[in-house]
Amino acid sequence: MRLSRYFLPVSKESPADAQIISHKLMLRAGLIRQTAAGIYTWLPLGYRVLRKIEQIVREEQDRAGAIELLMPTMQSAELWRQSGRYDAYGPEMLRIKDRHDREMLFGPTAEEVITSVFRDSARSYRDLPRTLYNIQWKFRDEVRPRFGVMRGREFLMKDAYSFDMDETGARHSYNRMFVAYLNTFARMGLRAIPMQADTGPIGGDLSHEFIVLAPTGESDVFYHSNWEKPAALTDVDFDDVDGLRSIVGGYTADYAATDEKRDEAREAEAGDALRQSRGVEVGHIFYFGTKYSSAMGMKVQASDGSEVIPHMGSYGIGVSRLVGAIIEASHDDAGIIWPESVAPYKVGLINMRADHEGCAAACDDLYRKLEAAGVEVLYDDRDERGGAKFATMDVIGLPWQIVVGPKGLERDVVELKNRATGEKIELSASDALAKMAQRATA
Ligand code: 5CA
Repeated sequence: MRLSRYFLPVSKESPADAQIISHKLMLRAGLIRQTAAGIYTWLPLGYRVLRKIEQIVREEQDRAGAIELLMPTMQSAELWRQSGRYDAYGPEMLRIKDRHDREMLFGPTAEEVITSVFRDSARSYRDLPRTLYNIQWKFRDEVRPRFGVMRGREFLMKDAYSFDMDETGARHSYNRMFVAYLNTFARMGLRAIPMQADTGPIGGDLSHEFIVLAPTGESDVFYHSNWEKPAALTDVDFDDVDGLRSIVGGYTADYAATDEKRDEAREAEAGDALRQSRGVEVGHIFYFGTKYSSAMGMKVQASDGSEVIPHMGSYGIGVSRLVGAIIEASHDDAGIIWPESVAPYKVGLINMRADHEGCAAACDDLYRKLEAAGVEVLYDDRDERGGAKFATMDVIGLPWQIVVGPKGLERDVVELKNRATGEKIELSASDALAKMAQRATA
């Protein structure tokens, strides 16, 4: 993409209404614009990041055996009356009437929809277990939407729902998602600690929140200092019940709990190793037994002919919130530093002198070759000062920058800068191309 033809409204000033760094940087780097309280337009650069994150989430859900579908944003009040949550949910639910005066709502979550869909077609044990998920916009009329996409009113969520014949099966489904979450967040370069958590309006008694530590986070959390960044587990057999149980056991052995689930005995045991921090909840998983399936009249036939009420769990990831969480975890004074896995473009190509024929020709040539090699490149071909171009590239945080100037060209070199380390090397344009092409396919 040529910057001269793109839509990238960056600004130098720090917006006055943004309190935390990720919100400031998302506005400055031209990723989002607010259109109403807690409701955002995703500008082209921000939308690319959102889609990258969504894709990682999708791949890890698929790997864990979950099946993607798409449920509507608008739901009928009737469904929520079946589960008994319509009146209980409170003012966070956006209630709407259609032209026939029928009560509708913008879905804050989708337990009712998925339970009714699955209930109406699952007949026997052969149809189970299944885990179904979608990545869809949700609406919660938060009292205090704030911190940009961190606590929005409209936000993108991955929500998955599992159906099993019994509790043992349901716990395995829970463990599958637990491990999928470890992998998902690790691929985004995040340390997300699974912590024992409260279940709130979703219900149930087994629940973990996945928390990214950040001083600006909204949750108070307590954990053992042993906690390190989980590595992505590349070779997991998601059907291995004992194997998954022991992975989850390993990751829950050290104490980690949110404010509502503090355990005095375990905190005393941790002693000096106990840490307190704030954190951002990027995912939340629940096992709630037959809460929805029994309320909504779901039954399937077991292999012995008896009728069984399926056990369920639900599993959320804040896809749009993750954009903010990643920036909280990865930035410096100059701007965002995207992990390569979610970066909107891999490399920024900077022409230092757009009015210089040799520079323009060398840049155009390198740009074409990068694109042909499948490297996502944002090419700053504008007629601007070099300093302004550097500042733009730094704030938008692409992992690599290639700088082409007249002096370097005389010696047949360009400069390659690593945004995260600041390290700069000189090399030929073709070596820079080869290096980027190699990273694009890695
Ligand atoms: N039905 C369950 C699991 S699918 C559920 O709704 N869980 S939840 O309430 O915990 O939401 C799932 C995730 O959505 C949260 O972990 C959080 O990352 C994200 N989320 C929740 N509320 C907001 C919000 N107002 N703005 C941005 N993200 C949010």
